[in-house]
Amino acid sequence: MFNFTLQKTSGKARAGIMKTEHGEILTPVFMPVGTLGTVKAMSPKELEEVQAQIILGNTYHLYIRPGHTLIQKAGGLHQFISWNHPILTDSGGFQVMSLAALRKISKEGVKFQSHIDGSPHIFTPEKVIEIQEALGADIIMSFDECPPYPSTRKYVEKSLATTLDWAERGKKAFTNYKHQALFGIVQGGIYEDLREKSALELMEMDFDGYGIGGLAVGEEKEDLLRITSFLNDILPIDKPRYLMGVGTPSDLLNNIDRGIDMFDCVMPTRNARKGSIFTRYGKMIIKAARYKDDFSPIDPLCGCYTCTHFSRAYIRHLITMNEILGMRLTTIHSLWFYQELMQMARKAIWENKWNEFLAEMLPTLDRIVQ
Ligand code: PRF
Ligand code: ZN
Repeated sequence: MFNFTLQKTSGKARAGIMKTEHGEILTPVFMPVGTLGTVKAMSPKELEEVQAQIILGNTYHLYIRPGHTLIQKAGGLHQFISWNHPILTDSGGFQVMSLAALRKISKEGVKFQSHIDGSPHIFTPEKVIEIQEALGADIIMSFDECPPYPSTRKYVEKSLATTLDWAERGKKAFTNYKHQALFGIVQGGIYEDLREKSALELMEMDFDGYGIGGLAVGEEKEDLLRITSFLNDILPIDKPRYLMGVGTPSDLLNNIDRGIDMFDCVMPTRNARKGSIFTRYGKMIIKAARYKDDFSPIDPLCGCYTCTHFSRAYIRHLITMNEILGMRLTTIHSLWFYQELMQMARKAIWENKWNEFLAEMLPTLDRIVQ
């Protein structure tokens, strides 16, 4: 069922189309994060309105609560959350390490205690595939270990051996390939030779796509870009590449420029709820005093529901008062902006104007709007 077609390139940037059982996805794509089966503050209808093509769920969280068997009983994750478009679930490899208590990694898997009630659990690569098959997302991820940063080369080497073994075991355990796609996850820290080994061994196993994990975990931005540049020349051109947990608008463009097709990040949603809003002019801190009587929209050129109906002054008031509507309106704008940025990127690639587009967009994105 799943397939990816690379349609156009411009420089190293790629535009393609991914086909899943719940519809097509144009790449490059940004996936809003819906950890617990909800993109915080957004209804599925609003997600459609901001033109989200695919959302992300987290195996670890959904397994802990409400449980994958309950979601399966409900008819699967799409049905349970009433989102009839593509979903990707992350494997929990990252979340179990950052959230769970008393986790213990062995070759077999990860033993941990729930961050909610302390109950003991074990994630093995096979178990994580079983959970993701029960959830029923269109794209599922291999179980991996994301080494903390910094880690010694020796640690990363050992961790990578485990991750590669887990990828192979997960691939063997995967039975629902008629309905779901399975991606491998490249690890190897900031070491090019380990990244190469990781990519080549995963490619040997022939996954439907390749996640790039273990980046944006505290390393320098140059290291991240060096690794994505490096992998661009190794990963197969006819499979999607997904840079996990990245990033700001400029991070997205800089990595599209290095051949990345897919992204996810909590930044547009989490930051929006705190009043930090992404725009084409840079980041707008809506609580700033100067917006107190500013009756213009967040972005006069933006077509989102927020910008076509509400002023900065009103949104500032709502966010300052901790009102739910404030968080909903800022989230709507920031997700719209991320989706529009990806749409502009795809258009620039289709028209073979990627370098001009990049040069035009990059100078403002990292500013703070004054
Ligand atoms: N592995 C998995 N999910 C992830 C990561 C990873 O390394 C990251 C790292 N940026 C984000 N999400 N499975
Ligand atoms: Zn807007």
